[in-house]
Amino acid sequence: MNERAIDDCLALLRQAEHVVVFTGAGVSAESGIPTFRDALTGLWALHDPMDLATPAAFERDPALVWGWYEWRRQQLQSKEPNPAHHAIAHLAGRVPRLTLVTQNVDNLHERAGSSQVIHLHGDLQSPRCSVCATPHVLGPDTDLPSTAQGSRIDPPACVRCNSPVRPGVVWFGESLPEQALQDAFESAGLCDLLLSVGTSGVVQPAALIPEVALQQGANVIHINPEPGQGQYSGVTRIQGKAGQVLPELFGRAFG
Ligand code: BV8
Ligand code: ZN
Repeated sequence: MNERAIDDCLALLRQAEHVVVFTGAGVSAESGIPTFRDALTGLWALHDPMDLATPAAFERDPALVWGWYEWRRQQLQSKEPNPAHHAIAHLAGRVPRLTLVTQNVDNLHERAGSSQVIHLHGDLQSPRCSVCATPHVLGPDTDLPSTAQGSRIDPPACVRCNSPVRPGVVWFGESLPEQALQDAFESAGLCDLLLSVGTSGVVQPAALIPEVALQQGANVIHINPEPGQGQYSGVTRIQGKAGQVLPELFGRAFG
């Protein structure tokens, strides 16, 4: 990590009144969850998320899409929050106010102790009826062998109207949950510091969140192993892995 950037960030953290932490798939990478960028080469090489994470895909082949999400949900059960998730949960007790906004559908922030997590893209733990939206309580896990990412599993039927149950995530082409989006924009509009951790900033409208903070005069710190593009006033970049950078940064800021 470059020392100059770090010193700037230490001061910003210590004087911050309201910190927004905005996370993407990169914050779960060190827990062994493939990011979307890796997905095209990594564990998901079988499926391009863009192909399966759509209403049309579920319409066309509900068993393939449900099977893919069940595989992801069950994979998650053998994963643990990493030091980045724990550092963020710990930060909440060190700053006057913290709002955590995530694009991720895993529950690793919650399992690390964070509460009131704003999930912009839903989450794997809350499937619902594809017609009447009745929440579906997942039964005992289908015994999916861990390698079976291509398993087709017929989605369960809704207890109320018997329609197929769908994953509780936001698919490409679907609107984000209104309350979550409103809360995220509101906190970005009020904060004085936004930490953007492990996101490529590709997916809209989530990618607007750091922009909203910057526009209203907050400082933004990007934490990512990839070098960012361009220098903008109010933006600091720390190049590194979240699981290494966050514990060190917060440890030096607050002891
Ligand atoms: C909407 C749930 C409209 C599902 C997800 C132009 C063309 C085509 C389409 C669009 C377009 N502009 C906008 C769109 C629409 C589309 C979109 O943004 N497409 C993108 C691909 C261009 N957006 C939508 O469809 C959204 N809805 O726009 O609705 C509308 C309006 C009115 C009425 C009706 C509809 C819905 C988007 C939500 C999609 N669902 N997830 C699932 O999980 O299966 S998004 C999905 O992608 C995940 O949530 C994930 O978070 C996100 C990918 O972004 P990242 O989190 O940033 O992850 P990524 O892999 O990209 O990057 C990881 C980063 O981590 C990298 O930078 C890497 O360097 C870094 N990293 C790696 N290791 C580490 C690390 N960082 C730190 N530490 C490490 N160790
Ligand atoms: Zn129903």
